[in-house]
Amino acid sequence: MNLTTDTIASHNADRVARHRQLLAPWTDSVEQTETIIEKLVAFQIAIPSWALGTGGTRFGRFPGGGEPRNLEEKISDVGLLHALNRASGAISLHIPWDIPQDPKAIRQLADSYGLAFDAVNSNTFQDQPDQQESYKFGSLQHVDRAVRQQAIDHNIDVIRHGVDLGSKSLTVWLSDGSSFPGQLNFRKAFERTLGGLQDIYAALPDDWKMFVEYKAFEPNFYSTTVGDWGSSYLYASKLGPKAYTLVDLGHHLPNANIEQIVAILLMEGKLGGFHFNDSKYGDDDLTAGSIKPYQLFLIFNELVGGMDARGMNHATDLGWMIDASHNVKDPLEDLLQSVEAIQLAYAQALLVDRDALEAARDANDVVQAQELLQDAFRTDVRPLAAEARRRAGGALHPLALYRNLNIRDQLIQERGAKSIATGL
Ligand code: PSV
Ligand code: MN
Ligand code: MN
Repeated sequence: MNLTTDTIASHNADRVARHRQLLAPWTDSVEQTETIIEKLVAFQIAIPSWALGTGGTRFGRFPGGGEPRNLEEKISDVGLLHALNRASGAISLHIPWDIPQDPKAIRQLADSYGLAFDAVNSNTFQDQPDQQESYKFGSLQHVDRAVRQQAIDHNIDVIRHGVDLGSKSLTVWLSDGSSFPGQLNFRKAFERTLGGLQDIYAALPDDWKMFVEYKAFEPNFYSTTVGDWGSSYLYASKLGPKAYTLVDLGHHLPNANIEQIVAILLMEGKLGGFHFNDSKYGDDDLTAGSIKPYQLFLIFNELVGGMDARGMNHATDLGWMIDASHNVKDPLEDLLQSVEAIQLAYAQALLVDRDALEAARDANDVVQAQELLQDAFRTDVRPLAAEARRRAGGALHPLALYRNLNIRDQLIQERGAKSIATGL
C-alpha cells in the first residue's frame, strides 16, 4: 500500500492553519525551537518486524486482519509508517522469523521506502522445526557443548544476514536461566554464556556493535543468566569495545530507577541502545509512554544530558527501537502512537535548562530542580513534533490520516481478514 505525497499534502493543507496557530507561541524562542525541530527531523526510531501483527498473549491471539504475510509486506507496512511520520526510517529483523531469501531484492525494496536495516536479532529461545538440539534448558548457558555451538552458529548466521542487508548491529537476547532453585550453577552458567558470546563477538565485522539485552524474568522465573544491567554490563565489558548493554524498558523489576541505570551506563560508554515500550507489571510491551510518560521523559532527560556530556550524536550514536506487542489495538496505530510518545519525551528533554538545573543542584535547591524538570515535562511540544513531520514530508497528524484513509480496511482487502504475521 503506497501513500502518495499528494495525499499527505492535501491532509496537511486542511490542517495547516490550525497548526500555525499552535506553533505561534514557539516563535518567541526561535533559536531553541529551530534546534529542537531539526533534532526531531533527524531522530529515527526503528520498527521491529515482529510488531506489525498482533502478538496476543499466551491466553490467546485476536488478529485484526490485514497482517503482513511475509517480509515484503512487513517492509511495506514500515514504509507506510515512515511515509506518515518520517520518523520510522528503519526496520529491525528477527531471525528466523524473517529470513531475507533474496537479500538484494529486500534491500532494494526497503530502499524504495527510504528504510535502513537496524539491528538484527537472533532467536535461541524457541526450537525451530529443523533444528538438531533443543533450547529447553538454555542456549549459550547449556551444559551440552553441542547446544551451545548450535546457538553460536545461529548468531553468526544472523550476522551474515545482517551484513547482506547493510545492518550494523546484532542484538542478543537470551531467555537462558532457571525456573527452580538448585537447577543451575549460576557461576558456570555465566562462564559458559560468556564463552559463547565471545565466539559470536569474534565473528562481528569491525564496524558492528553487539547489544547484550537483559531481562529480569520470563520465560524463566527463578533466575535469568543475563538478568539485569549489572550482568549485561559485565558481559559487555568482558567482551570488548564493540559490545554494549541494551535497555528494554519492560525488562526491570517493578519500580527500578531506569533513568539512573541509563545515566551510569552512558557515563561508562556502555549504553548501546533501547527497546521502547511501556508496562505496569512486567514485560507488558505496551505502547511507549502509555503508562509512565514521566518516566519516559526522565529517561530522555538523562539521555540528552549524558549524550551531550560525551559529545554524542543523538540520532546516530545509540540504537533506538520499539519492542512492542499488540493485543487489542491495530499494530500500525499503536506504533504511530509509540513513535510520537518517544519524540515528545525527547523534545521535552531538549527543553530542560541544563545550566539552571546544575545550579539548582549545586545549591541543594530541590524544589527548583524539580520545577525545572516538571516545567519541561508539562510543556505541550506536540506542535514541534508536527512541524518536524511537516518539514520532513510527513503528515501533520499521522493517526488521523491513517484513519481517514481507512488503511486497515485496505490492508484487509489486499491481504485477507485472517492473515497472520510471524513473530511472538
Ligand atoms: C524479550 O522479551 C524481548 O524483549 C527481546 O528483545 C526479544 O527479541 C523480543 O522481546 C521478542 O519479542
Ligand atoms: Mn526487547
Ligand atoms: Mn521483552
